[in-house]
Amino acid sequence: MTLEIDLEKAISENQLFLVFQPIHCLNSGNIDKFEALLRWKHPRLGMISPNEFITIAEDTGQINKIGKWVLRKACKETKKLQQNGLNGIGVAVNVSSRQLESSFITIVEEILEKTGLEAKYLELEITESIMQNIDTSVRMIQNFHELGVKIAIDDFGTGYSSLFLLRDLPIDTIKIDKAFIDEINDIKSQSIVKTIIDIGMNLDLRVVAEGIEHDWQKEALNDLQCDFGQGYFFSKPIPSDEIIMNWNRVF
Ligand code: G
Ligand code: G
Ligand code: MN
Ligand code: NA
Repeated sequence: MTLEIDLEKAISENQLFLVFQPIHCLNSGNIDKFEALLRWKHPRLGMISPNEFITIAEDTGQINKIGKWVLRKACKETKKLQQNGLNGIGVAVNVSSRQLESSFITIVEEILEKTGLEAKYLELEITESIMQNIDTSVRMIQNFHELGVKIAIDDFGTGYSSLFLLRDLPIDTIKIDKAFIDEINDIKSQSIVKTIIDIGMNLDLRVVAEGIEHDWQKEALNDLQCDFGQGYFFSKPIPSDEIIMNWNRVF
């Protein structure tokens, strides 16, 4: 597979970069944190979606090296954002299941120390499917909490046994999948979203709505008292340089 071979060089040849999408507090409008999203500019093929190459990297094991690079870069750039006026801003980083197999916690600890980002500003986004082994997941999350790092369930609602996960895992954040937000005007989707938000409130979890593209979606979520949201309505994912430029221009 040629992409696999090309991916091998992607880090050393500076073809990978991160973009950041703001996660807003829906009530105040303030940015709470950014989600870091990986991009690959292939020298011949142009931009390749992580949907495509993350899967390859997971199969080949390259994800460990790439994931480490993503984490280091995300923490470093977030620290820089904080130093450029975005005080108290946090970052959410997507993590693949394979990364969790090895000594991931040690890697996270090391990177936080080296980049100087305080642990409380880091959240790791993990999908439901990863957490099927409850005992292992509980222990892992406890370890991250001891470090001060937060854990979010990504794409919530698309996996199975979602409610078991909520009952058994000490997570911090639920991210409601875009599929539900797309259809928030539909009566069924709306009651599902409302229920997730209510559960989040009762369990003292933060709830983030993903993929908000329109004003009416934001309004609907506000009415349901959803805490946080992200999506093209607020901003596409953009390079951190651009965030700093915009920030200094607006304020
Ligand atoms: O940003 P975009 O829509 O292209 O992302 C597509 C998918 O790739 C999403 O599921 C997203 O979670 C995933 N993704 C983006 N960046 C990373 C990353 O750094 N690590 C992992 N594991 N997944 C990522
Ligand atoms: O799986 P995960 O939730 O990490 O993936 C987030 C993906 O959603 C990223 O690929 C990001 O680029 C994309 N995204 C973020 N906001 C929007 C949006 O408003 N609309 C669409 N279509 N995609 C979005
Ligand atoms: Mn995510
Ligand atoms: Na998601």
